[in-house]
Amino acid sequence: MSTTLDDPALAAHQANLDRDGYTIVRDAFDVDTAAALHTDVRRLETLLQIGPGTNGFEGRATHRVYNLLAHGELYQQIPVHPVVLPLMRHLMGDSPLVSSLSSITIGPGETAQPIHADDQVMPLTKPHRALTANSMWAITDFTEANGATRIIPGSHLLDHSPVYGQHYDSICAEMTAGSILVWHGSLWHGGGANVTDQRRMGIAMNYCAGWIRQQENQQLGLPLGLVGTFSPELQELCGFGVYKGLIGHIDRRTPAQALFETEADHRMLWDRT
Ligand SMILES: O=C(O)CCC(=O)C(=O)O
Repeated sequence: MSTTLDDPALAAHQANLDRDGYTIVRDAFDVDTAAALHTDVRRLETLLQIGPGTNGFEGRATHRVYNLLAHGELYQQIPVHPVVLPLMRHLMGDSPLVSSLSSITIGPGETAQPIHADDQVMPLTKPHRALTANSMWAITDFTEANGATRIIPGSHLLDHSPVYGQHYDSICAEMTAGSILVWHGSLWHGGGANVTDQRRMGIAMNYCAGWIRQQENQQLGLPLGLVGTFSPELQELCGFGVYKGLIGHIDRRTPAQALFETEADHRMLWDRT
C-alpha cells in the first residue's frame, strides 16, 4: 500500500517539520487505496446518516465520520502508516497514540474554517514541543478551490495560539490524492473554502504523545472484541499498551494483557531499577 522513506527523505521531512511546522509526503499511498477509502467513507456517510456539521468549526457543508477504526478493517492501515509514524516519533517521541481518526469531506459552498491550532485547548506556555500532531490523507486531490487545508508556516514556533475567528494570511497545502500533509499540533491552520461543485475528501489521522489524553476515547469508542483482533502495534497506538513501562498499567500489566491474556513481553519501569 505505502512506501517508506529513505534516510535523506526522512531527514528532509523532519527538517520541514522543525522549521515550518508541516511537511507534505507525496505519493504516500496508492490510488487503489484512495479509491477504496473514498468508496467506504461514502458508504459510512449513508449508513450512519451523517449530515453536514452544524457549527462554524465543523462546518455547515462538511461531513465528518468520527471513530473510523470502529467502522472497518480498511482503516487499520492508517494509524500504522510506515512513513507517518517516524515523523510522529520525531515530533512527540516514542509511543505516540491515536488521538482521533475521522473523515473530513468539505462540500461545495463551504466557507473557510477559522484558523486554529489543534493544541490550543491545552493550558501550556508556548512554544513547546509537539504534544499532538496531525496528518491529513488526501483521498481526493486537494486544491485551493476545493478547500485544501490552509496553513501558516512557522506558526508552531509562536508564543501564542490564534484568536478564534480572526483573519490570518495563510497559504494553501495543495496536494494530489495519495499525499499526506503532516503538521505539528501547534501549527495554525484550518480547512479551506470550497468554491467548486466537487467534494474535497480527506482523512484526518490525529496523534498525541503517549502520556496525554486522546481526543477520541479509544478505550470506550472501540469494541474490545475488535481491539482484540488488532495487531499489537495498533493496540498499543490505541492506548492498550503502557507508556514507558509506567503510565496506563493495570496491576502491573498492560491493558492488552489484562483484556486479552496476551503473552507480550512487558516489564514495568520499576523492574529495570
Ligand atoms: O479539513 C481540513 O483541511 C482541516 C480541518 C481541521 O483542521 C479541523 O477540523 O480541525
